[in-house]
Amino acid sequence: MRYDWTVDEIEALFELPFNDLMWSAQQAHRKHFDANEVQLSTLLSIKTGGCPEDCKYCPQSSRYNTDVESELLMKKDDVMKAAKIAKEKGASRFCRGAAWREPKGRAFDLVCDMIVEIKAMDMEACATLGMLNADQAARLKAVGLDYYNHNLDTDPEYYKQIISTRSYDERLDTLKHVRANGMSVCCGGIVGMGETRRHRAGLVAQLAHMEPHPESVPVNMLVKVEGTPVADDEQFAATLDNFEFIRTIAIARITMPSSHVRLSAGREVMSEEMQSLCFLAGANSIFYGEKLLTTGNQDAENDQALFHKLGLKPMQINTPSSRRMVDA
Ligand code: SAM
Ligand code: DTB
Ligand code: SF4
Repeated sequence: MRYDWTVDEIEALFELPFNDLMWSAQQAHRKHFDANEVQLSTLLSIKTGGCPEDCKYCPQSSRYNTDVESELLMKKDDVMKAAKIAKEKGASRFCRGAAWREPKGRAFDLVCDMIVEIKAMDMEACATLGMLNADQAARLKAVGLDYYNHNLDTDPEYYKQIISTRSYDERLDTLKHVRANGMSVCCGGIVGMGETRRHRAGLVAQLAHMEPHPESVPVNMLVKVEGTPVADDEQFAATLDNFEFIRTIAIARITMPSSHVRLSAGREVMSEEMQSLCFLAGANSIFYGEKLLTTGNQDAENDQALFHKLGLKPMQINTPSSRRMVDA
């Protein structure tokens, strides 16, 4: 396994003829996974809106005028109902998101209580609650959290144009605490925010330098939400070509071959053919269910129909392919 990919090397992968890139990605995929299995994670926003951070893509920041209203933390019973529905529909992992800079006080206790109950349902538990310190990471591990999602979002250089209220290093610190406490890392980013190809290569390099690689790598296509700067300002306006998105997936697969690469936000508006090319490029995980956090996603029925057409199967938990393959 390599952890020393340079940005130049990754940029060179972006330059490959499309068919050659896809072939390399498929070889990497088949070496580590059953290429016809896709892991299904269902998201639930348990604390929506009113976030003090200034992430310029995010409809939940209180700094931007979007349709998202600030809500209180959801009640445990309602969260458990949603987890039960997700399991019945076939999701193997339930991920709760909170629009926080970091978890605090009683709200964090309540989130920990929820994790204990989700684990009792025999599902993998994931959470994305913002920055964590070492004690918080230890506590999440102790209550049984399997995965923690915290994204690097973009290249370290471009990052300054997107977020000012927390640094790249603070993100890396949170990821260190997650790893040090024995949880699996879910870490990826967003493409389509007006960044260059070099920046996309830089983001993949940052992810691929983590040793071990994140177990799960969400590749989000920006969802342009009216009122957010990346949707509204000319400076971020360039729309990403679909092939560039597929290339990014393929390159995540090649550089982090034993990770689950997730075709994440942006799927709602992708055609079946576009999604199929992402699966061919090595994506083997999706967000499953009609909503992401505040924006829409494909309906479960559409996904089931597409899986049927393509002969894809949902990945089950506690099988060799659902766990990280031993580093080769
Ligand atoms: N507040 C926590 C944090 O920022 O870590 C957790 C929730 S936050 C919404 C999780 C991730 O969602 C962000 O890091 C970002 O990658 C993704 N995200 C948010 N808004 C998005 C958008 N409009 N399009 C694509 N991805 C988005
Ligand atoms: C991730 O990488 N993408 C998800 C999850 N991790 C938490 C969130 C996508 C959010 C898209 C915008 C929204 O629905 O608010
Ligand atoms: Fe807040 Fe997370 Fe949105 Fe940033 S991405 S504004 S931290 S909810």
